[in-house]
Amino acid sequence: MIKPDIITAANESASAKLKADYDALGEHLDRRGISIAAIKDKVAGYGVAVPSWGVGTGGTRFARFPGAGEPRDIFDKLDDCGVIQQLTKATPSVSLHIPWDAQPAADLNSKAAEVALTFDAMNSNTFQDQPDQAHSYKFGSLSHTDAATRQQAVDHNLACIALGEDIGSKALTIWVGDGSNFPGQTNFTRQFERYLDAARQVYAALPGDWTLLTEHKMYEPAFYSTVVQDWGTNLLIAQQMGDKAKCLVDLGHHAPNVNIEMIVARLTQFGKLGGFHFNDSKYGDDDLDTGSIDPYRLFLVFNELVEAEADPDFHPMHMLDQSHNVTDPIESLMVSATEVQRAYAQALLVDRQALSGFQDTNDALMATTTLKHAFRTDVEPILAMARADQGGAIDPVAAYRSSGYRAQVAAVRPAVSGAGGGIV
Ligand SMILES: [Mn+2]
Repeated sequence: MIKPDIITAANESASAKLKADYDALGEHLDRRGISIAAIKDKVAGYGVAVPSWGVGTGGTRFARFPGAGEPRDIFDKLDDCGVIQQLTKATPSVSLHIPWDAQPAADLNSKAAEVALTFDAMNSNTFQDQPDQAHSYKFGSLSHTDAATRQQAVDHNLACIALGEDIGSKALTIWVGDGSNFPGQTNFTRQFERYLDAARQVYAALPGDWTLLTEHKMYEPAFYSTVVQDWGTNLLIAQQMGDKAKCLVDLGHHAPNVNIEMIVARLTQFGKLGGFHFNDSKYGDDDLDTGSIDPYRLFLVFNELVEAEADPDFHPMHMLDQSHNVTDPIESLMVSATEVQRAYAQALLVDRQALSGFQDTNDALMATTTLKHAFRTDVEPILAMARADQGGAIDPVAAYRSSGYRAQVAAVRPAVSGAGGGIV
């Protein structure tokens, strides 16, 4: 963790300027009938989970270029996640990936308490073979033609739930790579039936207060067909399973230019939006930093989420899911968490009454201008003040760089070339 006096020193030099910017924005928002304090409180109460695998350097199918001081295990990863939360106050929980992060629950709990974090959704892994595994997932997992392989995949998901119960998690996220590479290789219907049968066994073992999140993805690793390829299939799964089953939307798992914010609205309307994996994409499942390519789309997604906030039972789970190939993962995750908060704050500024009026009178120009007005507002002083109020850093990246944390951990964590972050 970073010494508190380093954060205090970094904030001291920036606090006068922040106060001036915050007061100016407060006056501006006041003229729009918006209380800056109310927006700041909502931002301060917002959290997005960090994926444990995100703090390791990612890679592509061509190569992985390790960074200095990469985490060796889940305990190092939790240290790094603790720093992200310490500086941003926007990432109070971590999402584990099993078996990568499998350790005794007592050890996970004590480390999480030490770095002031909790555990978000559990993620199962049936897209890779593990060294001691009886049956291969080369031709699929939950939808495999072989019953013993399907059972192995079911049992793994049950083990994820069991560990999750012991560490305070309340959700299991399932993403499978099952699909086919050639026309004719699989029977679409029978393969999906096998998937549903296996998923039902997992759903049956779900504790009463848990959510089952299924994640769709258009392609990769299968390149001709994928079993859970789109939100329609995902919705069918959630409907087939029951009330505790909901859909997870990963922003990178759609065809280019797909209207993701409308998918969000559709799933929300029928109570089946379960959660998000935030990232950004230019071409495919690029897993680029959230808000780095298309911040307006991120804002439009949050516009739908804020619209849905009126329902007190609406609590989708929010998580980052990125691969950091050329940056320090801690810096990328801090900036990305801030970008998610920024989109949330901007969406809170939308004049919903005016928007609704323009929609009802078919004033397309003023309706879209209403959204743009909120999006164009620079909410950085709100985000920074929310961090500072909670003891976080006004400028998280600057505070992190001045702390020397990466050099400190690099001194005790030997460089590794093979292991590390993956793309999920
Ligand atoms: Mn994902």
